[in-house]
Amino acid sequence: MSRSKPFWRQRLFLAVLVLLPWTAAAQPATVVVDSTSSAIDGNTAGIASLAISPGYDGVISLMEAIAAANNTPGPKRIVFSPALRGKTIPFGSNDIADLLRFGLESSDLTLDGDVDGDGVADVTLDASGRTFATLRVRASNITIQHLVFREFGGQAINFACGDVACVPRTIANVHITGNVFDSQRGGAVEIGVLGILGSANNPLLSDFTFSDIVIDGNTVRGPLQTFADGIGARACSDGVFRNRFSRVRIANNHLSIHTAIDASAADEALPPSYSDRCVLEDLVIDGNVIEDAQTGIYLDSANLGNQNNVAQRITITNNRLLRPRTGMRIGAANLPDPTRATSFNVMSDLLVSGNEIADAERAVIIAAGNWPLGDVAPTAVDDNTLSGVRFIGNDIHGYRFTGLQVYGAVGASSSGAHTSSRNRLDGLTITGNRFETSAGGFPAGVEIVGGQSNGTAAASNEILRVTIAGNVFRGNSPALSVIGGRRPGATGNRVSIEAMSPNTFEGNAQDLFVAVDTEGAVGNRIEITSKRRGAAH
Ligand SMILES: [Ca+2]
Ligand SMILES: [Ca+2]
Repeated sequence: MSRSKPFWRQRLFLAVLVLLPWTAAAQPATVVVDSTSSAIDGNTAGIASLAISPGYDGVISLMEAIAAANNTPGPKRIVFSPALRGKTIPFGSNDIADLLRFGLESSDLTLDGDVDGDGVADVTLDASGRTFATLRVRASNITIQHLVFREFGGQAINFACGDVACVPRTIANVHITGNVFDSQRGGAVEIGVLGILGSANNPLLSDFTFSDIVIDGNTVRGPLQTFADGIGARACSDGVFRNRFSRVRIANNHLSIHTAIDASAADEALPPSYSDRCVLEDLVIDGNVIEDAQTGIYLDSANLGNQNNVAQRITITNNRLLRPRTGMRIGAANLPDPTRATSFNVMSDLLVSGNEIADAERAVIIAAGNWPLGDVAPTAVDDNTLSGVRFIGNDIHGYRFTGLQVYGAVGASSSGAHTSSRNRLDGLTITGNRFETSAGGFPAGVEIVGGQSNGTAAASNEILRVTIAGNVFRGNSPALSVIGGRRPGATGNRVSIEAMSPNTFEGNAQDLFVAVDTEGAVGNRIEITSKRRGAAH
């Protein structure tokens, strides 16, 4: 078939005619902040009206821009005048009545602090001395980029509700990129339904869906000795339930803060209300650099009495963790609650690959049930499942105590009825890693413990279908330790290994330590079904 050129010209002309109004409508309304003032004296009914009526001061403050953007439907941008390059804008208030002003409530907004287009933040928001400053996001298609957030308390950006209506119920497509968060008063970004309305058993904060959240290329500097989260992603906390977070990407950030990355399906509780049936899925933690944290990456399905929560399809790849106290702490469930068992939580399909962890005390801890240091109260962490764990190609070196510790579960040291029982880790592949240290004492490269009692029972926990092959162990004592049960109260635990070679052992004081029952434990089991399975051909 052939058609004449005039016909095509006509079609093109018609297409342009049709596209022009659409293109014009898609151009974002842009408001330019040109003052470090916080005054609101202009007409904030919308971005267009603010441009016409900026108020008696003749300038547009950030607070005016936010208010106008919240009243402007459709695509919009808040940018800053080049005159504000290197300038600081005081942000926040000590009056709780102002809290709702610090929110992004209308979708399709870009907030951009790069005035010269070089991809580097130029404008600082400073919350020093102000109690209420957290920037809340309650909208979709939001980009916050190239801003410096200084001395924010709590979190600088928080995806929390700010009113009882708590709408919308779905938030999608959020990008937090290229910002600097620098505060000794708190953390950086919290994706989670919590905050000022994080109250017990609150259906208003439940049944949310968050998806397609990207936190990329930010710098976070915070307190190292007092608790603060750098980047948090928690589907539920404090008694809200049934929230679902999907496709969360935390990548290429540079963090130096107490707990750098903290992710959970359900975290924290407000007894007698708990967070149940929450989901965190398709979480990617990739290419981040974490320095000097107490905990580099903290990831669990649930803690503190929360039940039936799921974390699935989790990828932790290509991160560098330098000098953390604990590099990664990963588990299906931990931290017993005073009144309710932490049970029936699931974590599945976890890949930890290509990470470097240097000079930790404990580089990585993975547990199905409770993990050590989870001492809170005398109830139970029972019946949780961790499955499909692949720990591949990580470079772990310089640790003082342990490279990789894997637990079925650990009984807490508190007295009473607390148990850590019937937790199961099913499917664990440890291949192609380096575990190398020159620490004194007895640093273990890999330690696998079915159940460990620190005072209360750890019973009938299982670690099944384990492959340990193609790893290099140097300088350990021992390099590879497999323990059925440890200490009195650890009983009926089981470790089943399908393949345990070939591995390379060089210069370890002891290569292999295997103990079915150790330090007073009784009645545990270890099965090693095939030492050669999985060997290279
Ligand atoms: Ca003004
Ligand atoms: Ca810039």
